[in-house]
Amino acid sequence: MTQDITRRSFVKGGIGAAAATAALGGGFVSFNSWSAAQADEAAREVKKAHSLCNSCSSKCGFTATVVDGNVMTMKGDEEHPYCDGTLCARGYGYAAVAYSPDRLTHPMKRTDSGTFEAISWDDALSEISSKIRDIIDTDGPEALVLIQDPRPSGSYYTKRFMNALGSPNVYTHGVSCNMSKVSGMTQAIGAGDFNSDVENANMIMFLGRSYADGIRPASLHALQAAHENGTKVVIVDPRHNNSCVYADEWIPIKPGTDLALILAMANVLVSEGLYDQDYIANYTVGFEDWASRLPEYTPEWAEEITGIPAETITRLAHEMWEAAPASSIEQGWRAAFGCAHKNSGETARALCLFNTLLGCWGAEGGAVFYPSVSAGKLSDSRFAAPPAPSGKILGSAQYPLAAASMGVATYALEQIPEGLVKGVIFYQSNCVGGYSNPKQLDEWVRQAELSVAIDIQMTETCLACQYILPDTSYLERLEVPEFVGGKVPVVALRDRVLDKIHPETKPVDEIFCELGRACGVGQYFDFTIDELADAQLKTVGLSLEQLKKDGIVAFNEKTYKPTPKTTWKTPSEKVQFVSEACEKAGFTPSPTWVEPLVMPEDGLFRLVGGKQTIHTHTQTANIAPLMAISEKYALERPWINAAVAAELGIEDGDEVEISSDIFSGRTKIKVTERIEPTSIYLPSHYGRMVPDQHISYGIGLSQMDFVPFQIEPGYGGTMSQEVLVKIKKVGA
Ligand SMILES: Nc1nc2c(c(=O)[nH]1)N[C@H]1C(S)=C(S)[C@@H](COP(=O)(O)OP(=O)(O)OC[C@H]3O[C@@H](n4cnc5c(=O)[nH]c(N)nc54)[C@H](O)[C@@H]3O)O[C@H]1N2
Ligand SMILES: Nc1nc2c(c(=O)[nH]1)N[C@H]1C(S)=C(S)[C@@H](COP(=O)(O)OP(=O)(O)OC[C@H]3O[C@@H](n4cnc5c(=O)[nH]c(N)nc54)[C@H](O)[C@@H]3O)O[C@H]1N2
Ligand code: SF4
Ligand SMILES: [Mo]
Repeated sequence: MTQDITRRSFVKGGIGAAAATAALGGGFVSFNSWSAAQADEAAREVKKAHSLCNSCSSKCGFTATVVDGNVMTMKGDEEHPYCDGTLCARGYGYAAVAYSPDRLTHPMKRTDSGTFEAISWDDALSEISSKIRDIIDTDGPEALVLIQDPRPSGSYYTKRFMNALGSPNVYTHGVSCNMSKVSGMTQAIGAGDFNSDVENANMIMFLGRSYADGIRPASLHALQAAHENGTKVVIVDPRHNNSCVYADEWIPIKPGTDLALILAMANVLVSEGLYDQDYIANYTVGFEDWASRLPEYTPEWAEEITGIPAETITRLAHEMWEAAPASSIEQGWRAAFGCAHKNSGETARALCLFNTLLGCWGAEGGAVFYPSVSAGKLSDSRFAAPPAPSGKILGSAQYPLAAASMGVATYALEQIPEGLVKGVIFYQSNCVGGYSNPKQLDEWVRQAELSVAIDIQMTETCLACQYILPDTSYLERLEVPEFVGGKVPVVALRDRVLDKIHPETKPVDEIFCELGRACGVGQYFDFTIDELADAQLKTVGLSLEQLKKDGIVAFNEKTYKPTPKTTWKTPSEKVQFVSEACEKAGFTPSPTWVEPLVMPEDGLFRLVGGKQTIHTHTQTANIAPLMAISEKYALERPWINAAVAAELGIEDGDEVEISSDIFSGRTKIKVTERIEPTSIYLPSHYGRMVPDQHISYGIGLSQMDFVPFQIEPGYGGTMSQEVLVKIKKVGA
């Protein structure tokens, strides 16, 4: 299929662009309004309010200054463990979303002709709830599915709503993010996350994860500090990513082969007896099994697969050992093994076991676990949780290693044509646009008896649904307090910064409370968000009033102190070199080589994704100040290796056609030495094809269009990089 770029608005007159522009008379605060406000000091109404950025999962805390109802400045919280005093560029730029002329402003319903018409909240709630009740009556609550991007209120209310109806089927975006990483690590160490103590390390190795591109400000600050402290930083990535500014070495690798690198480095250390023997004897199980499987994974074997010279692999293994215990392989997040390849889960498992050889768990400069605090049990019976649904989340039998807290959302959607799933609700999720092949997901969602998207702008997911409910933007609502783990754990608040901009939008808490009442489970929603937030804060000795004033409160008494980690939440309470669950799911008891699904050869390339500092997933391409930067620097262009381009007669800036078996699209290309020869890199944030997104429409290509619908065996990830593409110059 070739991209169809005929533009057709799906929103019938009045709603969206025109209405929003009229209501705001402009947009994000302009220099003119700012200087007018300065000039007329006495007339200004100035307030400060605390919030959490909503541009990515980090949800950094900040304080906003609001002048005459416009956000004037935003200052990142010093105490927030992820932001360390500054927001990133997209965090600032994303605030413009509140004022976007493309905001959804009314509930909408798809008509028979495929366009959307405004309907009243009463009609929307009564039609949606009656369909929900019909589905429950005929097929049971398990036929209902909800997919969400975990945010403070979103996580609380979506789970409460679905559980009140009796359905366990609440999914996150994990399948297209870090599901395989979290699930693989859980098999080895009983936890889905750890933190490399980057600043204090002697040596740190990154497999793909790029702090300077997939930004979280505090992580980037730590990398900068490490660089200045003399930490040896090694970046293994098919691309010379932007973190390489702080690195001692860039090791280009063929994507999908990190597991081979880890196995070979482990083999070097184990065969030479270079590992923490005491730690392994006391706090691990199954080491002998792994040790007996490693000898075949020689550095020479790994060189063939990864493209990294054997002597480099041997040297890196030795250097990691010499730097131990103040060394580790960083945990990664998405592109390399979060959900990308057929071996992603096993790569994450092997990574934890390699770190175990180093004896670095809990060591200063090693791999550590920071403390966290959470709200206690609420005594007021109004907040009592609905009974836990009896069944397990749909997909857990088919993908037994997948973290149940995330769930295999794509498997659930695959069940729509099978009749197992009848109704689907999306909250703050562009699942159709970003989780897997969009054409396939769109087709399935359209077959559901009920489909609802709760969003703030028109998206690929909204277009596939029957009903669209407009949320307020994050700047216009109070949410459930957010507890964040870190060296010093904190609780932070997303408070109301702006008054509601569009009268017919509703905040997430109200939407789910009203849906709950309409569905006959109103007894679980008999409180306001202010009451809930206050009750949660009281359990840790705080109050909503205090948090509104302070914005963020640190639990200093819980400050992290380096402590060797000797107990683990695994079945054996030790680090597990062998896992019974993995064996049952068809893997070897300890991790061994798993071939990626596809490997590039004969003029074919693996298509890899990767974040850009100024964009988030699919949600920022329509933000004017952010897309202006992309356009200025032509950031939407894919990358190809310079030597390969020369062979193919492709020059920088040429128009090229990139094709996989299922999709073909055209764009201009960037020719560079910053990528290894078997990969084409496609920046992750472009190729939006929603006509009512007036800024992002039709710019660049979307990675997911090229990738067939597929699921990683056992672990449930989308295998988002298991796709080969051809490339040719247009007209050649
Ligand atoms: N700017 C920005 N920052 C973000 C986000 C965002 O959307 N934009 N989203 C946040 C979220 S939700 C996530 S999950 C994280 C993601 O954070 P990361 O995992 O750091 O993000 P990616 O950019 O997906 O991947 C990082 C690098 O992996 C490389 N890579 C691709 N395939 C492979 C491989 O097989 N092996 C190796 N070794 N490297 C490979 C890519 O070239 C890329 O440079 O970012 C978070 N921060
Ligand atoms: N093409 C592409 N696909 C990707 C990625 C990518 O970078 N590019 N990244 C992958 C990764 S790492 C992840 S974590 C997932 C993320 O997948 P998602 O969690 O679906 O994230 P987004 O694609 O950013 O879509 C978020 C949606 O939330 C909406 N939204 C924003 N603010 C609000 C709000 O206040 N209320 C409501 N109700 N909605 C709101 C946005 O308009 C958007 O439609 O995507 C994965 N898939
Ligand atoms: S990392 Fe940037 S975009 Fe993400 S929450 Fe923090 S400031 Fe916002
Ligand atoms: Mo993610």
